[in-house]
Amino acid sequence: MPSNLHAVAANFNIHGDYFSAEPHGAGHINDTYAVTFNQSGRPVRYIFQRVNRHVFKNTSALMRNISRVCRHMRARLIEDGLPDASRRALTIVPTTSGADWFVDDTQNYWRCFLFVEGARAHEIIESPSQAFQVAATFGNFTKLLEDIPSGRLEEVIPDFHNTRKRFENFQKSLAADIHNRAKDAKAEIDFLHAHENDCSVVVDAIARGEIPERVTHNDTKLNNILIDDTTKQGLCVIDLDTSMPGSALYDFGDMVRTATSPTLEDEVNLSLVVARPEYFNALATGFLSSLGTTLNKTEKELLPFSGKLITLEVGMRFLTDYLDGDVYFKTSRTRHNLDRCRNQFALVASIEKQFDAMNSFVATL
Ligand code: ADP
Ligand code: GN1
Ligand code: MG
Repeated sequence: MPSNLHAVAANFNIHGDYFSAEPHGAGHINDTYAVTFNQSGRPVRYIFQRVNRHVFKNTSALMRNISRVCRHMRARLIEDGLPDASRRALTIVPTTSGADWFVDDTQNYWRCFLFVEGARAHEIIESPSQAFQVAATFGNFTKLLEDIPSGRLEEVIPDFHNTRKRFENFQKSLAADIHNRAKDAKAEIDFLHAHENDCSVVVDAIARGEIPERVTHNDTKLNNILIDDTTKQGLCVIDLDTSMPGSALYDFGDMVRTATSPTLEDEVNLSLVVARPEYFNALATGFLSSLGTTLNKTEKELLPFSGKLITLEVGMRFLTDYLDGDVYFKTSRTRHNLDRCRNQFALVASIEKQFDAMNSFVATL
């Protein structure tokens, strides 16, 4: 727990007395804490986050995007007559001087959100109906943000899903091999080389104008959405750091990556890692329930491919980080990134086995 959390919290416009704090969630990037305040006898929780400076260099742009997304989501939800807007869209708690974030004396950036109660982020998907909810809710995120005012969102991390560039970065890390780790990952390196051509498919289709730019989330892993504990419905899209211009395929692909396998992404028993068809079908049905009339023919046709692509891309990023010495993703054991990479490539292989069936199913929708 950071020793200055209590002092940091004093800079936010929160009533009552600081009571307690604990680490919260299982994200790979930021440091997240649930902080409880005593508000005249009632405990009220807030989410505090220390933003990862290494990953996010332009925090102002990031927070400007998040603020615009939160405000627009809230306005649209209220317009649509939905109750509980503060549980369905993140709410930024401003600092005492009215800013969206606070810089501490070690130059760390902090922000605070209302804690969404009565809902949870899940690490492993529980049922096809939950998969439907996840995909419908992430799809609705793009739908609601179609008319966000004040122009394009800022590109917080350029080329975030440019799989071709990710491949080139992998090649550079492999050539440098600064920790002499490539020898541990021969099979994974070969697997990636055999899939090199896949890396250009979506990038090229975007360049040809076949896939339109949309406001997308770009990190739609299962634990970046809160599911209502009572209604079991998809409630609130969180982790808005990478909300920016992108392709709907990135969002669908990351859901296939994180919501079709019965395992965590670092499961080492690879025989358990499979993309289950009933979960894929539920994701596709859910996504198209929100975006069916929005997506064009190419986007729809590439939905199954996007699952394979984003799983390959994230596996490649884990491998690259392993070669680089674990500098990007949080790790909790040696070879953690290599284990994650192996898991993701096993999932790619499982998707490939079922690719025809996935394409046939999407064609029926
Ligand atoms: P990271 O970028 O590190 O993944 P997230 O923004 O996803 O950070 O937050 C980490 C975890 O904290 C989430 O998976 C979720 O469990 C929890 N969380 C984040 N924001 C909220 C919120 N406003 N209310 C409740 N839980 C939250
Ligand atoms: C990171 O922040 P988190 O844990 O939701 C990463 C994603 C990866 C994911 C892999 C900003 O997501 O791109 O797909 O880990 N986020 C960033 O689990 O790089
Ligand atoms: Mg997250």
